[in-house]
Amino acid sequence: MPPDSEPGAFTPEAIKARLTTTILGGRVELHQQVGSTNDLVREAARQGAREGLIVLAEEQVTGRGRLGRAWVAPPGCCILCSILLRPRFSTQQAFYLTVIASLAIYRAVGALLQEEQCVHSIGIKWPNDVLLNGRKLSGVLSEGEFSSGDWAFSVVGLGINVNLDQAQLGPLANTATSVSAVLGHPVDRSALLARVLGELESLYLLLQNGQFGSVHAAWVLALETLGKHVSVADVGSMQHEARGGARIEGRALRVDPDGALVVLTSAGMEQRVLAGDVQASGSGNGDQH
Ligand code: BT5
Repeated sequence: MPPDSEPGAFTPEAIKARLTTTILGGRVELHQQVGSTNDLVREAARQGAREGLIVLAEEQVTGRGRLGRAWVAPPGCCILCSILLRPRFSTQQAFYLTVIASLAIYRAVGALLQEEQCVHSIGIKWPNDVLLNGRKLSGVLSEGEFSSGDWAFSVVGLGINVNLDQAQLGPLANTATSVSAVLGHPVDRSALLARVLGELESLYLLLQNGQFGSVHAAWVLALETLGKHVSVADVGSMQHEARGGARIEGRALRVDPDGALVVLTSAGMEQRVLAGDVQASGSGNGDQH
């Protein structure tokens, strides 16, 4: 095997052979090129596809982030994955789907690095980015469809940078990283994905059983944002558009059960942010990720 090739096949068969799940991965599709894997899963869900459908792509031409932003990944080396879920819990708790996806990636990648005794720091930046050595390793985009105020279904999309050099990240090289860049060698994407899905299913079952408190507690432990001085672009606020982006600065105190980040400002006020982008104060270059 050449030193830089992936140690294992990335195929639906190889993934299924490694899965330990009972719900996720009943059907696994891998496409060479798609617009966005989230769109394929949404279409399949509308046609009645079963919970647990996994759609993967080697390349996305219109990969999406939150708020209309782009997710960019070179072909053939990352995990670009969307999962169909049909939650039973209240739509008010929808944000927990993003939480468990980030936690699953955090746990799976953390375990892999630990097994290889790789010195690293890994954490979740509120709300959903997994950071490895301070750089973005993955992003999560959950999109729900609702009918009469209840779930029709949810699509949870994961983008994980796996086997690519820092240089292949192009303009993102200063803010992003990959598993192989940190480990120093490529990894088996099928094995990593199976691990992520195993963690995700355990966490999802907790949510389906109403155990939001234990998922919240695990999220809090993984959040590297808490305790830090932060500047948050509050994209959920009414003032955001009007003032060209409201910014809240202060110390990140806690996350409330509804997912809001609570920031203690220098004026001594607690401000809640439900959706936004965090920047550690002082880094000051306007990067939002
Ligand atoms: C996210 O959005 O981080 C969610 C990304 C979800 C991607 C998956 S891939 C499978 C599924 N199908 C899709 O179409 N999407 C999902 P957000 O927090 O808005 O972050 C987006 C920002 O991250 C961009 O504006 C860039 O600055 C940065 N970014 C883009 N590609 C990146 C990459 N490969 N690695 C690190 N950062 C990236």
